[in-house]
Amino acid sequence: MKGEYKKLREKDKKASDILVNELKRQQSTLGLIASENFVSTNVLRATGSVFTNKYSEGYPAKRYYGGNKYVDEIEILAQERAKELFGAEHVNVQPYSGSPANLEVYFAVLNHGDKVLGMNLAHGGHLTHGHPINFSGKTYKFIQYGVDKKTHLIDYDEIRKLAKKEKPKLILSGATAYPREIDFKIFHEIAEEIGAISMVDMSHIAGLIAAKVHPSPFPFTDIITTTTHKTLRGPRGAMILCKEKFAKDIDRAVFPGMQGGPHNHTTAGMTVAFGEALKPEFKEYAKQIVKNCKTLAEELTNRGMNLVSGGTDNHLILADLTSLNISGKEAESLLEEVGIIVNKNMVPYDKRSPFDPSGIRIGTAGLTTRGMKESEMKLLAELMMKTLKNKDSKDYKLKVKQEVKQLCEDFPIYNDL
Ligand code: DSN
Repeated sequence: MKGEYKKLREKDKKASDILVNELKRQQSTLGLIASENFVSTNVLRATGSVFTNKYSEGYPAKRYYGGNKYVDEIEILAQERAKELFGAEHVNVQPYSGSPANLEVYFAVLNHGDKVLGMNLAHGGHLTHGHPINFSGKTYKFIQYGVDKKTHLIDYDEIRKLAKKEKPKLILSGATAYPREIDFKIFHEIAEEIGAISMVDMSHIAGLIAAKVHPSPFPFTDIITTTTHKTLRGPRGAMILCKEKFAKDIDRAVFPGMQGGPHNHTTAGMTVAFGEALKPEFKEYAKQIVKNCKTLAEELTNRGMNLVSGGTDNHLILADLTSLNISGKEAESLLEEVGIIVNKNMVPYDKRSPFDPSGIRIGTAGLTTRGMKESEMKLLAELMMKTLKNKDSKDYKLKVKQEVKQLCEDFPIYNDL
């Protein structure tokens, strides 16, 4: 342990040990969770800053507490950078995370019981896109769409038919486990045809959109939500971007509608992360995420892994492990044993349960941050398949573990902490 956590250790060894253990875990494993990333030390600094001390209900120049000169400055800078990054008319950077952001949009533009079209979680959507056990599904009448049974792609003609039949007030697109490009333009056109509001949850691919590596839902989409901690590589938080005509309703829904004081330390972290994302290097980074993902997909396929939709266009891969005779849960834990971190995931039309589904989800944003490129993806595919195909061999596990350790040492993170 270097300087950063020494002072904490002197005062609180128990908490410090846990914190340092997590740091070491992140440094010594290959993190492939598609919704995670590694922020820069500067983003960590801003997120762990004195802004955590301040209450600031309201918006810049309209606060309910004194002492907000610098909170206003940081929030305005976050807003300006977010708008520049995405070409948005209005942004609210206060949502605590992605789920509240989505609920705040519904609260802003829907009434209880209104109809919404959203993607089924089991096909790659999200809990807040209308799952029956979620507040969204309980409060509004969600009609869920999925992917085509054969191609595993979104069928835009089917969605158009569904929209015309059901006439929802809002059409939501965006996903957490869809490996292909999403045509937000068609979604918006369908919404326009039936007089609905178009909404995109771009959380997973926000970094790719900012870098113009994935087609943008701007400027045509009415309302867009995103978390800031996935491919965008910022702190754990979220924002809502929208056309000016929705600005007042969105702002009111966030505060005082749903939330109290904004997390100003998160806003500070976002500001720094957006500054990084505006730099040319970020474009190169985002391009490399996709190159790495495509290479990993190809190499896994060559070694016998079956990928949903046959490949990827973005930062994630969804693998169906049925033909390898292994479940998602078993694969997740076997891979974790050797230091490769993925999550079990449902695949479309899965016959198994969400607790032990047929697939795993694999993302390349984090390892790309560590500097890995195509050749490391080839090695990674080999290590993953060796682990899954030789699940009873201790020798294999030991060998793979050593290779994972070496890769982590060759591509270090947070050496300055
Ligand atoms: N938990 C996030 C993900 O993994 O995609 C979505 O909220």
